[in-house]
Amino acid sequence: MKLSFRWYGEQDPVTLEKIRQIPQMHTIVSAVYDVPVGQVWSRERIRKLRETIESAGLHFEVVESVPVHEDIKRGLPSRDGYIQAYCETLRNLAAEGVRCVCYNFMPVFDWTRTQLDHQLEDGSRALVFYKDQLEQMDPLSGDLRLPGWDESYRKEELAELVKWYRQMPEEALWENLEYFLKAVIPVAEECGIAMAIHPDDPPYPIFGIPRIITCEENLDRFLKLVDSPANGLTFCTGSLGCASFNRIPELVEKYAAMGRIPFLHLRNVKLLEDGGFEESAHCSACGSLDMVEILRRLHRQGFSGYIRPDHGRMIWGETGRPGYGLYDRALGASYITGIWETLERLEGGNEHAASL
Ligand code: DNO
Repeated sequence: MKLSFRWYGEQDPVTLEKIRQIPQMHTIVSAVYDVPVGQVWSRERIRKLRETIESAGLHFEVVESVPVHEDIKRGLPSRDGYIQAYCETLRNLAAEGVRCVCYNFMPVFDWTRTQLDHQLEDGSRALVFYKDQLEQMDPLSGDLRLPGWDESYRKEELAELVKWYRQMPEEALWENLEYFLKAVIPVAEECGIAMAIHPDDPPYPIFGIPRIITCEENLDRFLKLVDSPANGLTFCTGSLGCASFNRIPELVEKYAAMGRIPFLHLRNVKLLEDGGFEESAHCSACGSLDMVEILRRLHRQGFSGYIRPDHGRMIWGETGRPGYGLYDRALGASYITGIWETLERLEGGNEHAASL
């Protein structure tokens, strides 16, 4: 596996120099953030990003995300132009050495939490999803904002979009996803990029809007839409794992064995009885997921893709982008490295597995 870390570009308070000091850190996961959704990322812009990352002694091989324009998800006639632009961006990324592109197909809202700074018992602050708080959130107000969501909509536009998607049957979203994949995956294959869809987070419909990348049956269906190694998953343990119907160790092993996990987000969540959840520190004892078992199964399958520690809590007084501070994610990275090194020793280096 190749250990990676998300970096939000020059605006990120977590600098590349700090990331470089995390033991065994290899790859930066980043994106071009100042091009509006749907427009082509130029070769020059990508090259500049690559050079900045490389001059800090790191590699730039994974993009998270190239966002999919809403017109593609909605299946509007304008989608063809946006798909063409998407393919152009992929070609430019490949030409600059990018090997994996993460994206999602969630209508309007990306990952959703009800509070970003919930204080846990130990004084750290975490992202949480509480059902009672969810009921108080009004997506039609146009005022909801979370980091990671597209901020470019005006209030009225956002409310309109929500209303529109509430009428959309799930099957229509599937058709639009298939249309997108049939155009994009051949280009990804041709230029050597693995596309990696991120699961819906949380993995069930919220606000009355359809969500489809949610569970084993749907992941199977997704992978069959275009049956190619270039059509893969960003297997996010925390997103899929916040629904108790997803058995994470089994799923991770199944899709790794199929060679369909180019990229993995590793984090833990503590499931609550009413279906809500709290994000926890990475280690197994802190949440509901068995991290050693997840990594053991990946190792057994000779996993050689990219892994990044996902959301961390805010600890030691750090402030910054919720979920994306330095300290807790760095602890997560070291935890992953420790487990992987142990697996290599005890279970023997798997001949397929690239070492760290
Ligand atoms: C949240 C992230 C997501 C992810 C997108 C991929 O922290 O994992 O925002 O980047 O869903 O497109």
